[in-house]
Amino acid sequence: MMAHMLAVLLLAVVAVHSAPRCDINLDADCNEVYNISQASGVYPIYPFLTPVQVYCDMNTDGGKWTVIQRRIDGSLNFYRPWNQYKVGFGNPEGEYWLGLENIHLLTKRRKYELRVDMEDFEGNSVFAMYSSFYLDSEADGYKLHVTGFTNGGAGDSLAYHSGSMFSTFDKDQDTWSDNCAATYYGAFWYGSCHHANINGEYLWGTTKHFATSVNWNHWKGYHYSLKAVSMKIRPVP
Ligand SMILES: [Ca+2]
Repeated sequence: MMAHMLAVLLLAVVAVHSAPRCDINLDADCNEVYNISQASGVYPIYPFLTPVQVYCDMNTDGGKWTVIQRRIDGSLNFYRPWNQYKVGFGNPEGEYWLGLENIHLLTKRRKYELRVDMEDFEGNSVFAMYSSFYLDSEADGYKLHVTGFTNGGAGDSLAYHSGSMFSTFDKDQDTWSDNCAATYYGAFWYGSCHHANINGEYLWGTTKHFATSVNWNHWKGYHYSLKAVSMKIRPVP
């Protein structure tokens, strides 16, 4: 009996001492998931200690992309308050936002590139690439830093937003006297106000509404709501 208890105790001690080793196997992002699986799909990643489900794009331009924002069919409402943009919302199988805190935690640890893929309703696909992408902390408004543009046909609608803090309708951190998020039905790194509004209202192509929908101005202008758009990041060596 005594020997049995001792064995249980020893096992418990061994288990406790082994636990930290598991951390080595936790995938920080889809770049690390790729070492285990090369199939696009939903996987848990660890921006910090808590697992978060994300869509990994393992096909586009070599794969290994962690998708941080995704619109594909307008099924999800993106007009949401600050606390939801902070922690994330939606379903990684479909439309979702990874969350400003998760994006900040990922991009403060390693150097990332950003790719924005988009589609219109006429069957065209384009993208914009940026060689450097990171967000400051919440205390600094999750300020966007994006540089090193490469044109994949979309044009550069993010340069204008670099250096801006993130704003939602209930947290105005833009540089306009009015509220960009409330006026243009979105949530973004608004200045005064935007060249891109990809968290705006999903309106199925050409629309009379000015600048309120899923816009990427340098490609389709302020009167066109994109069919699909996704922001994805990948560490650079
Ligand atoms: Ca304002």
